[in-house]
Amino acid sequence: MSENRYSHLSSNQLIRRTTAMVLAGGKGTRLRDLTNRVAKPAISFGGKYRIIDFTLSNCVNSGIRRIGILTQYMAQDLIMHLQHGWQFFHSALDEQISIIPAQQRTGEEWYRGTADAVYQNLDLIDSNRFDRVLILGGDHVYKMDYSRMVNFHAENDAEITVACLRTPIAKASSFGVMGLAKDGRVLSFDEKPDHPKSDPHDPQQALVSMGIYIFNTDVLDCELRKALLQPGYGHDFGHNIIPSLLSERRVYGYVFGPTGHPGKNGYWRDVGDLDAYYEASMDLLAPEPQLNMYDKDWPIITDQKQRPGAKFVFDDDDRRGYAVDSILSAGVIVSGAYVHHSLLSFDVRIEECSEVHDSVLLPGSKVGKGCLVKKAIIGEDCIIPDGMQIGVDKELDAKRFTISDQGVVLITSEML
Ligand code: ADQ
Ligand code: ADP
Repeated sequence: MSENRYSHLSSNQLIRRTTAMVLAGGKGTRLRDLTNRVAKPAISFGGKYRIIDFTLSNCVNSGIRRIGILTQYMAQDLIMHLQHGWQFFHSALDEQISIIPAQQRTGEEWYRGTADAVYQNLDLIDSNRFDRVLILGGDHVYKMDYSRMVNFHAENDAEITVACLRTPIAKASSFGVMGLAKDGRVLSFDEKPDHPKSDPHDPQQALVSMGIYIFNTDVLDCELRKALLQPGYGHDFGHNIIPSLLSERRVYGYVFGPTGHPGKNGYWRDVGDLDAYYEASMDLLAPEPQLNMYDKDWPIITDQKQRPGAKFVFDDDDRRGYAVDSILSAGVIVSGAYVHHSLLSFDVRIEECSEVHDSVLLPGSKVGKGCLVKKAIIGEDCIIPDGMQIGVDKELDAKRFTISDQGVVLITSEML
């Protein structure tokens, strides 16, 4: 490690002088009908969590104690979740989680993009207390120790650090694609390019931005004011701010990977469309999932519902009343039905003589009697009527429900 102005600070001091801002206001249109009523970060995930719980748990587990959550689109459900599940910080310890809705603090405009959301709240960042700001998306599923990224940022005396990881080149055009020099400096950044550049070490892979940035507070303040006060300037970190600063500022790329395995990816998923959401849900059902939710050293925190344990009622005639290779949350009842390789959120009911395979059932949904459900996402509080078959006749499903590119059937209560 080279000597610099941060060398005398411990890892703990570095993280304590870091504040986080979580971007939680985007529309998330690629999740189709799932985001009709709730913002993407508030969508239920993994049976008992909401997507934003992963980012917030990472903050808490990494030692960050001052977090601002920037909300805008369809925020009510998200705000309720944050109020119920995330108000355990202690003001006596100077800890704080604040919900910061768009509120026209700098003029007539609502948040016009990610950079604008931060810009409109620059005056809330206490620059005497916080040397740097960690900017996070609210819609990713992963475990990441941000203190390691903060250490990397300080060791390199970076002004801006962007977290990145390798991804198959075929998927790279949905992300910011980066090129790094040997010393970690970011040489290029193309937001969602049609023809992504491959990683020099592997032509099948590209290095993509995770949408996670650390800025020194003074640099953030100066650059956002400069950029956003310019008429006609864009309002996004990925499209506008990051690419424009590569030659002017010390911008580094931090590659996210498991400890002791440089070059190997950590688990991180942008669950931005139905297929990615479905795949990440199915990933949890693996016998040894890459994302370990049972890790007591890195708990994923949420608003716990007070519900009884999952219950199975066995039907002697039908020999059914069980679930295999599945996750079932509190309050679930499987009554004389068979559940296979599926994820049942809290309060889900499956009635007699029904079968559920390879599906994700969101909170409060119910499958009536004698149904067959395959490869489906059943929305919150959605009630599947007795005898309905889903995921069997593709043409019929396409007429009444939403079908993803990979053939996952999405059903919400409005469609029935
Ligand atoms: P995207 O995820 O496509 O790409 P964007 O849609 O701007 O970027 O959303 C980023 C985050 O900001 C999301 O959590 C979203 O909810 C939030 N957000 C969007 N608009 C907002 C607004 N007006 N107010 C508040 N919050 C808002 C970004 C980067 C890519 C990178 C991917 C990784 O631009 O370079 O590869 O993230 O997923
Ligand atoms: P595991 O893979 O068993 O979760 P690790 O020791 O690899 O354990 O990582 C510990 C925690 O830090 C995990 O939650 C992991 O997701 C996260 N993590 C792994 N690699 C990095 C990294 N390069 N930077 C930050 N956090 C990381």
